[in-house]
Amino acid sequence: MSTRRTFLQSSLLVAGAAALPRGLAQTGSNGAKVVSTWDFGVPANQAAWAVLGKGGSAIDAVEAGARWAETGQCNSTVGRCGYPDRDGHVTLDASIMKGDGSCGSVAAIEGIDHPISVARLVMEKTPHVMLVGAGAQQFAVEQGFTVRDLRTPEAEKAWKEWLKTSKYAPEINVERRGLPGNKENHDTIGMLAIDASGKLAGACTTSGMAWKMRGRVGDSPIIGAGLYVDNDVGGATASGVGEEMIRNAASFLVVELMRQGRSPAEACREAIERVVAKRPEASKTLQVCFLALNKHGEVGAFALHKGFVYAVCDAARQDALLPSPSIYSTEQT
Ligand code: SD4
Repeated sequence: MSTRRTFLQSSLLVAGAAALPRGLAQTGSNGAKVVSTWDFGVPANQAAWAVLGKGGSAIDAVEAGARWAETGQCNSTVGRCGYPDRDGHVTLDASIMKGDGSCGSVAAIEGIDHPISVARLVMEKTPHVMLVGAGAQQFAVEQGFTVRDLRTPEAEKAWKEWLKTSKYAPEINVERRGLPGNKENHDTIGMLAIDASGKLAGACTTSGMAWKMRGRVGDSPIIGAGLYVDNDVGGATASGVGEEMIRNAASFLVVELMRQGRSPAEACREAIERVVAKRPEASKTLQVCFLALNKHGEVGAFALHKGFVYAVCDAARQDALLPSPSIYSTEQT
């Protein structure tokens, strides 16, 4: 089982880097590149690179990378090991988008290992963009997915522990000291890729905020909030407390700022400043992180609080992990 700590140790963390310089951003021999949120983005990128590096499409790559995050590892905020809502149900959110505007998503889906693949099928096989809850699960079953209980013994234990206080207070990228497994509570994967033909795609998959209300949907499955991609500009994705991303149509905002000429790092920073301006007090106590990739292969990130890291993978290097700059330097650990 992989943990955040393991990835931090096994990957080179480039101190103080805000964005890859243009030269490094373009070293991939075929121009292909994939970037992901958090340290487990390193192996997720490698799963995507298995597709991209062979000349595969960005959309196939991000699906492969997100699928790895959903079942190839175990953390409390993605896929099969996700922590449940306050009533004990593990509910998953996922979205996928191509740079031509095609997109699909599922929200609050239960019992399905790979919500990202269901999201892709929503995009490819239905006239809709988003399916939720029981309808999303029904569609998945019709497409051949198996329903199973996703709640792990560890998640069950953590939930029972949480029930003792039943206090909903999301922490800032924080090791969950005192809870079994000592896990982070922000490990949503947002992934963006550009392929050798210059086409972009993105994917985002999560179990959402632990102990959320039943029926709560975060930003990750909402196109424009947790994910947005446009071949003419670039893509953006988000992690952290999704209500802030939804309030600010944040991933769309980042892409629109890049369209106006901002670099990915500048666009992410400006979007974070918008989050702070809207809710200055709340922003001191919650985490919001943006990651962006433009059509030239330049990468940037910005977070509200220290602690956000992102992974970058191209032909030159498949294991880069970089710390994001942040507005606040405090880290609640
Ligand atoms: C959500 N944005 O459901 C997700 C949670 C997250 O790292 O990113 N956690 O609000």
